[in-house]
Amino acid sequence: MEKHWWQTTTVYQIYPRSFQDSNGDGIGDLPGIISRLDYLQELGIGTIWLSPVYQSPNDDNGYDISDYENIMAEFGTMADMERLIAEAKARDIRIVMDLVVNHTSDEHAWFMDALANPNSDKRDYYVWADPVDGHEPNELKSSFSGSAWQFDAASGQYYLHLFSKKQPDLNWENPQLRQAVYEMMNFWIDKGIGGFRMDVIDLIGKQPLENTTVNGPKLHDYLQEMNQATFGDKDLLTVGEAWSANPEIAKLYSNPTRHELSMVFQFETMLLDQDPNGEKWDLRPLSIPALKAVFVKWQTQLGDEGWNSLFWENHDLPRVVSRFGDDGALRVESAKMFAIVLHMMKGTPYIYEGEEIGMTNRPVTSIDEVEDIESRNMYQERLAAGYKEADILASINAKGRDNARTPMQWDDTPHAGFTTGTPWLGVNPNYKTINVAAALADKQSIFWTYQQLVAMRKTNPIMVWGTFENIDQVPDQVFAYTRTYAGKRWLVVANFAETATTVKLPDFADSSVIIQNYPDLALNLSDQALRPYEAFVVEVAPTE
Ligand code: TEU
Ligand code: CA
Repeated sequence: MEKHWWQTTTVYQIYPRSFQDSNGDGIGDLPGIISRLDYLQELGIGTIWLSPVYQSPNDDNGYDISDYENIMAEFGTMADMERLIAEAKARDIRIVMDLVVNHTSDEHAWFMDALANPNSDKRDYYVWADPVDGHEPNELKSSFSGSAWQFDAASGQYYLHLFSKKQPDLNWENPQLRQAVYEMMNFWIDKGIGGFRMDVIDLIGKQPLENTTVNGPKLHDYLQEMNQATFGDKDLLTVGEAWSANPEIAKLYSNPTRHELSMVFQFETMLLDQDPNGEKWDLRPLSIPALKAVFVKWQTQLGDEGWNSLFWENHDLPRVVSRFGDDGALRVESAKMFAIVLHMMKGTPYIYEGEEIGMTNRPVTSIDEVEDIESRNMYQERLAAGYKEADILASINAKGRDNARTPMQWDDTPHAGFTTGTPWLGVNPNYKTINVAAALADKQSIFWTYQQLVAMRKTNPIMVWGTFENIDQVPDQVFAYTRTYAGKRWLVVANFAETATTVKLPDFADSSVIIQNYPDLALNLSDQALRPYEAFVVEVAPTE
């Protein structure tokens, strides 16, 4: 397989609204991010994925863009953006932009024009349909509750919005629209960015009147056309958000011979704690064997026909220590275990802001504390459907996106050092103990485990290229696998449960410890005791 920088880099995702405020308005911004680049250089990451910073009325916090070539006023100016790219470059950090082209804001000039003059060439940049028997064209639902069709009285037609009403979907069947998108992408490429994270990219081939949203027939034709017209020959990192991807589909996107993307974000692990016949709000306990099975599948089925992305968290997902681990007494141990297991697998690892210090979910007691449109719309929809408010709030506390969006916790000063003003979203009250300053001062903190993993990836090709092999003969709560490369073999062992257990690995002679999450590890692989959430990596003799 051809080697690229984006296979060895570690990516750090920033949610600008919540990272660092620099002017006291309670909202994170670009100068705030620049002021924290030294911290990210200390962590060692080589790439920043920047969630959207473009002009937006913020109906969905920037994922509703009204001008792709302008910076959101709250976040700063284009000069600030260019300074961020330059300052990051000076620290060997590339900036990956968020590309949101499945839809625009309804305040984008294209849509405003499409609404005002139905004969405009911008009308066909969007998806319109006539009423059927005076109603929506079909039953397609929005991810943010309700129908995916909104009636436009002026023209007597419906327009499609798979997300909020203020996020009308673009019509990728229109070649003029596609060219406009490619020109915009080249505008940013010319500014020296490192690539694109592509929002809900599996939707751009949609055929809504055939009730097809994901994996439409022309999806990959469009991506190959996009590749040729923009980043194809520029060695950039491109990662597509594809909730519908399985390993075979992931190969269509990331097989180098197909000239589409570098990799996709797949979410099969993120669907394991929800009722398979329900929505993410319909909770079910995580099965560790099921989680292991998904990892083993992705680690073994892509081969040389694709490349994995590795992540536990992002701006749409709850915090991993609260979700799958223990955000109380064993927060440090479980957070370190998640980091070790993930960064030792094959693929490009992503760290979401705050994950590196073990930030937790922030439960609410009232819908008034909730900012996110997805949670607020679901609350209204389920209340109207007769659900008990307590159950709805329990779902939001478990799965709501605000859990990931509470301000970054820098220190124990007011508002955790995020702002000198009033934060747009409440800071998690545990910031007094969970914050960057405390983590940097404590050599045993979660931060230094991430720093060590990121550093090791730069000097140990086995972490990047090593073959993955699962070890079956272990208790359900234990995940154990090896990575093998150039005569070297590393064994990774992790206990995913809050209970102690024992694992017998007689085939492995004890060897040198690479990393561990308990300070005092007593190695005895033939009959290894594992404390709650215990994890370690050891170098073992290569197979005969
Ligand atoms: O997310 C796609 C998506 O389906 C999630 O929004 C959804 O919340 C899912 O239930 C995750 O739990 C992308 C962006 O990441 C998200 O922030 C945007 O809201 C969405 O697209 C629309 O742009
Ligand atoms: Ca600000």
